[in-house]
Amino acid sequence: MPRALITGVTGQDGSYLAELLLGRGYEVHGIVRRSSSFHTERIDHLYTDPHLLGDDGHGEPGGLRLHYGDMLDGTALRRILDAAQPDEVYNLAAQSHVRVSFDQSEHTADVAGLGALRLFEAVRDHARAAGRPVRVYQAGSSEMFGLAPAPQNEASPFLPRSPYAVAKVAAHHFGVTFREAYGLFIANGILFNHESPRRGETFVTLKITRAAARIRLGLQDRLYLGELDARRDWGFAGDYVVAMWLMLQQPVPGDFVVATGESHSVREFLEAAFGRLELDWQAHVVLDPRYRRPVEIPHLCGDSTRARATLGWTPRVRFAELVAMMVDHDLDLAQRERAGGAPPNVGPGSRAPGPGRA
Ligand code: G4F
Repeated sequence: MPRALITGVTGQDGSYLAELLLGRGYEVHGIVRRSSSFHTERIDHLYTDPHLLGDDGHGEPGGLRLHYGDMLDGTALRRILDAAQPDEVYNLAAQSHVRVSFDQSEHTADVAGLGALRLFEAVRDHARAAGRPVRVYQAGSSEMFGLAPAPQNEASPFLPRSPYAVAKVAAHHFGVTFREAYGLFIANGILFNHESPRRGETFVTLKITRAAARIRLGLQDRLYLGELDARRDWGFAGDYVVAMWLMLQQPVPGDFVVATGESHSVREFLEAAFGRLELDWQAHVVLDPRYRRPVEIPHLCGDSTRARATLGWTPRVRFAELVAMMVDHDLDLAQRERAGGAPPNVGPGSRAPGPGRA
């Protein structure tokens, strides 16, 4: 039975990837940061209580197993590698909010940049001690391209414009360096924006779909946003984790752009989401400079020719279907909220401007 270790397993991508790997017969190990409140709602449906696994808490191989750890703690990463003995490691953990990275630049660089280095060093030592290869997926980002003209592919220059993007560029180069210096199998995915109903609530797509649904049902009236003219290449996260897995099944490691090749502005996303609910977004959206970044990336649109040709990967969900999936999900949530069920955690931006600046 193959074993995989996922950093960032509680996030959107981690949950879809864990589902994919469990479905393919993997034993999946995930790293969870210690917190006084639970934040495992995206993977709760996949997790088996260790008390049900047998006397030693391990029982039969398989299933999803969680370990406390942190990308800031190299010692813990090494212990987790020893415990999990993974064949494949997927590094998805990061402080991934671009706007927040301007407020928490050192923390973002530590987690997303140095964190990757800590993991690569730990894998290097673990693979040598265990005497077997370990394949690593490093989650890069289209943010690394920054001001490089669209469409961006693997040959485009990295011109990052945020502390987050700079950290991701460093992690990318650490990966390439460790690949060349030590012969480690490290594949760099350069993923363009990928969304789903499981998206974090402070990213613009879910912020819009959640607000549109609540406005439709009279639960709120305004939505505060920043830059509306920025264009992004939005795909479906469930499709993108397939590309991650395929990268680790190749005979040699490489770097791959993963994208739909179609870009839309935030304004177009608003039109599509509010339009699905027969709402006029202009009657509800208020521009708020708090949600702008100090510098913006005007246009990201990916050319994923290499991934399509080498991995045989193709995105299945296109823009209109993605928007519909997210709006319909959030309408269902809002209906339950109005009926008196547990309200969704409405994020900053659905309320009047407060300290939240995401
Ligand atoms: O949804 P966003 O915050 O995503 P962004 O910055 O493109 O980054 C996401 O995708 C990257 C892949 O390319 C990942 F690496 C990264 O971790 C993250 O997942 O913002 C999208 C656009 C931006 O141009 C932003 O300025 O929407 C604009 N925007 C306008 N108003 C807003 C808002 N973004 C957010 N988060 N909140 C707003 O109120």
